[in-house]
Amino acid sequence: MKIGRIPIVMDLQKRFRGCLLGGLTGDCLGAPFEGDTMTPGSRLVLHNYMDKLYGEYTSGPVKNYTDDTAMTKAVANSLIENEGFDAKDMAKKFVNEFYSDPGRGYGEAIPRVFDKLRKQRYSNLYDPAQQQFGGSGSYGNGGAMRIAPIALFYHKNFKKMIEVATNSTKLTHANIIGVNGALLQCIAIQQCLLLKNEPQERLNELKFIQDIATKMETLENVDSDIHDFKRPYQDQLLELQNLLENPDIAYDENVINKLGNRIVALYSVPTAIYCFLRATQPMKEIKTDNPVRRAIQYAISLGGDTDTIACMAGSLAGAYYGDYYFNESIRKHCESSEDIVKTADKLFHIMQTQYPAKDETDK
Ligand code: F2R
Ligand code: MG
Ligand code: MG
Repeated sequence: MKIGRIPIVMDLQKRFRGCLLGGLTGDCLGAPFEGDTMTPGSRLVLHNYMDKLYGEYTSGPVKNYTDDTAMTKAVANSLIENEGFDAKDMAKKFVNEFYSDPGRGYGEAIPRVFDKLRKQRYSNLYDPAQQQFGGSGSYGNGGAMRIAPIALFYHKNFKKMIEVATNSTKLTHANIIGVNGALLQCIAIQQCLLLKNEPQERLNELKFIQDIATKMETLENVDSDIHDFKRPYQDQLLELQNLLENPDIAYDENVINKLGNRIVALYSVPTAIYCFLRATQPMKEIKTDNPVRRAIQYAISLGGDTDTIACMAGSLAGAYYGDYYFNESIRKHCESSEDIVKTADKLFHIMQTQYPAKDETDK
């Protein structure tokens, strides 16, 4: 990949673009592998596929985005149009997006929520999600996969960010495990945005995990009737920390066995965070000097819910490194990348009017 000199200090607008571009790229590149079990052979195929897509643009083939990006766009557009969170409008945007373009590979159960919301004319916004799975609500990763615009828009106000992330997730995912998965991804993106890093400097990965674990501790204090453990995400973050401390044994099976690669939030959000953190350093298994590509390729190489884990890992990497590592070729190979940059810019400008630069961040 040909790149110029990396900027010394990453500006916030570039991080907004990077975050949404990272999500889109992970989704588009990961989608063809969703549900696959990866082998050494298929990882080689993946590597060549990535080389091609990041290489010279040859008029296609363009990779299409899925529900992860469709719903992220709906969240972003609702925040932009309303200059903040409006639950009814966001619910309508989810429903309208689904019915105008239903073939984007949505979760199996979520169309029932859209159907009920539409039929009851948005009169009880939170009931349909609560009724999912016999009343326990969904703990799928659909809340986490679309949370990025909320982390971007509200990153300067932690309390508000958590409140909006919770209320927007509950429109479709009422189970506490689904909600807390979205909160974890949201907090991790916020933390990437707030790091005043110089991209050449090594990120302190262990501190990153400890900081988000501390924040999760205050949020994850509710017992769950689905899982027989009380603090599932904090437990997963401990596993994640162990893996980071042992990078030589922590490539594929160990990561899949300990963190997971599934469609549910508990076994995919921590994995995405791990992929991002691990990929900040070179990896002998993935030969590229582009750390955003490395995060996305690593996430896909684990198999399972590849589009979603790569989408979340890509959002984190983009929020940390900005838009610098997305060359023209990869942008052209992913559907709607110009659009997503425009969306990121709108979100940035409206965020600035509400949270001027001189405001202190309420962590
Ligand atoms: N749906 C998919 N992939 C399937 C294959 C798609 C195929 N490639 C195609 O093109 O058609 N991917 C997308 O779904 C995931 C996000 O799902 P979301 O929005 O969370 O949906 P849902 O239906 O609420 O939950 C997903 C599954 O999780 C399990 N589950 C959730 N809560 C449960 C509960 N309380 N009890 C038992 N199971 C629960 C169920 O299996 C749900 O179907 C992303 O991967 C996105 O890319
Ligand atoms: Mg998807
Ligand atoms: Mg998926």
